[in-house]
Amino acid sequence: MLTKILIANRGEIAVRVIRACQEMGIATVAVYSDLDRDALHVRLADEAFSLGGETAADSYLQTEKILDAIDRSGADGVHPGYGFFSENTDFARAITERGVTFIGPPPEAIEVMGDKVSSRIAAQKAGVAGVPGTTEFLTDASEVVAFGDEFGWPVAIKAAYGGGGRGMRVVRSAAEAAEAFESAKSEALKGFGREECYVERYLEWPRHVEMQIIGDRHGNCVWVAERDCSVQRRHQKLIEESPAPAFPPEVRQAMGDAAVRVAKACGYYNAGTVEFLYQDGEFWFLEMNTRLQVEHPVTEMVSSLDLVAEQIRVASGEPLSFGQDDIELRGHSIEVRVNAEDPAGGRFLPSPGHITTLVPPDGFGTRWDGGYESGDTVSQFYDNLVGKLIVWGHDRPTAIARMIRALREFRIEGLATTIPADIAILEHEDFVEARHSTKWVEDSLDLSDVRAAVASSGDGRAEPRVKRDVDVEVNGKRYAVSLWVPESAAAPAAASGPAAAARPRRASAGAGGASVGGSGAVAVPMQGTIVKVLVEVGQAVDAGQTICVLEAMKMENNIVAETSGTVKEIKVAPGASVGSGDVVAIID
Ligand code: MV4
Repeated sequence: MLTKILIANRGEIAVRVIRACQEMGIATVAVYSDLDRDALHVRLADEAFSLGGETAADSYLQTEKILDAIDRSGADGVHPGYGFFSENTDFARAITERGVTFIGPPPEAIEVMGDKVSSRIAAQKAGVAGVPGTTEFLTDASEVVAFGDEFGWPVAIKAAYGGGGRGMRVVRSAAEAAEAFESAKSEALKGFGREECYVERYLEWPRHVEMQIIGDRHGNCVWVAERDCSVQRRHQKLIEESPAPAFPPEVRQAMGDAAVRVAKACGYYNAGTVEFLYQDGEFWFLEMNTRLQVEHPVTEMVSSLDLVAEQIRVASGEPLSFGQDDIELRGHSIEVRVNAEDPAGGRFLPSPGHITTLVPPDGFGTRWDGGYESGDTVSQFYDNLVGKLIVWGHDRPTAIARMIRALREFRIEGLATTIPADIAILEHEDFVEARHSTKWVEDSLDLSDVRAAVASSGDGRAEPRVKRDVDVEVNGKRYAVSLWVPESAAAPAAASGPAAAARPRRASAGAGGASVGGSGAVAVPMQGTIVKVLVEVGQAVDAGQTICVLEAMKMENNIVAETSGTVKEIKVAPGASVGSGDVVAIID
């Protein structure tokens, strides 16, 4: 068994792998960029090595620096996570040559599955069909027309060496063929440096259903379960689930068998995923992903397998400890990707930044695979996935209800996340009834009413509260009531000695926004009378310093500066009456 694993990745997937290693008694080594010096994956690992740099290209993609960290740490295995080096055969070979185990498939399998043409041929050889189409490259638009006339319209022209939908053109009639062929070729050339295209039947409303497989180095390979990843936007998955809804057991069995045949045909071992398009009870091979995927937890929840632990065992040379018939699937699991993106109006604008508060939901069947905690920063330089919320329920309606409950419970403050869009999707009857497809989010779903739920709450900790007894009159009847109010709202100005100075600065914000959101305008939070002005124009002040004293509700309140700077203007004098929100001073 491997004894020390270097994780050549960051964020939630590095955390995920570290946790599995810890449970298996394997030492962990993190690597980090300058921006990730204090990141969660670094905090959790036993050892960590600096890569320097800020962008991914300057840090996590620096082969020599990672090889150096492997040498210095004495790691005997490397887990690449997803992205970065996970499907890089030069990297896999370089570490293997050093006698270090690459926790992933053989490089030859990565190569075969690396382009659409050779993967389609490999699947075909294994007896697994892709969408009906040509296997030859197109030379003339007339071939597109001949194909459409024979197999029916619409057809799809696809870039042979493309991916992610780039270079794909939908052709609805013979008249559109010539222009579509030219534009597909030019996009393919620009995007991938190769212009070869082929044609296939275009499916109008398919679902993306993928099958998890895992194999060992002794020729054993099993399928675990399928995932439905149809809820996507611009090829970014938003929500994944297992089992696929409205998916007959005989189709699951046939898809599982097909996935294992494809894997065996390319000599595969370790965890992998075979992607299919599924429509009207039929499925067709799309491509194979030769890595652990973001959405692997839903498979873990329904199968009870720890896929990362299994990856490490088979990479260590152990045979799979279970056969196909030992896999038992139970219940329903859904994953939501929580990204630092503002989904307002369906736009999904990147929203990196400082996370002031992160309190994930908890409770029965609720799992959070996160890469950050309160106080961490999501950098613009990396993937903005904050983490993944995964739920399990005994059936799909239970899982949907549990996910909606958990998302509502989630407290993330300081940046915008995709959570409001996820709730809108989970509540939509097309999703509930499984009438969606890969085109649903972009073509049918209306997210124009979605608002970002971004709250900022200072440092996120609740301010201490104090008891105040007051007399109130309700409809002329007198009551003595007790209020538990934030310390700052209750604080009399008289307490301006050492105790007041020791109070954290957020006391000003707690007073209902004593100054306007970190700007230089100092405003009062409530109606009252200015009794004292403590600064002069031109004076330098620090954030938190008292500017004036407001008497309100028989108490004196310190009105403090939110930012440091120079007093530019004072708008009030002692004795002045002010209303809630009035600006009393400007700090520059
Ligand atoms: C298709 C298709 C419909 N018919 N091929 C887009 C990316 C590439 N990996 C495959 N893609 C598609 N190929 C035929 N013949 C619809 C898609 C497609 C899609 C596929 C999987 C997941 C999301 C998708 C979103 C839009 C279109």
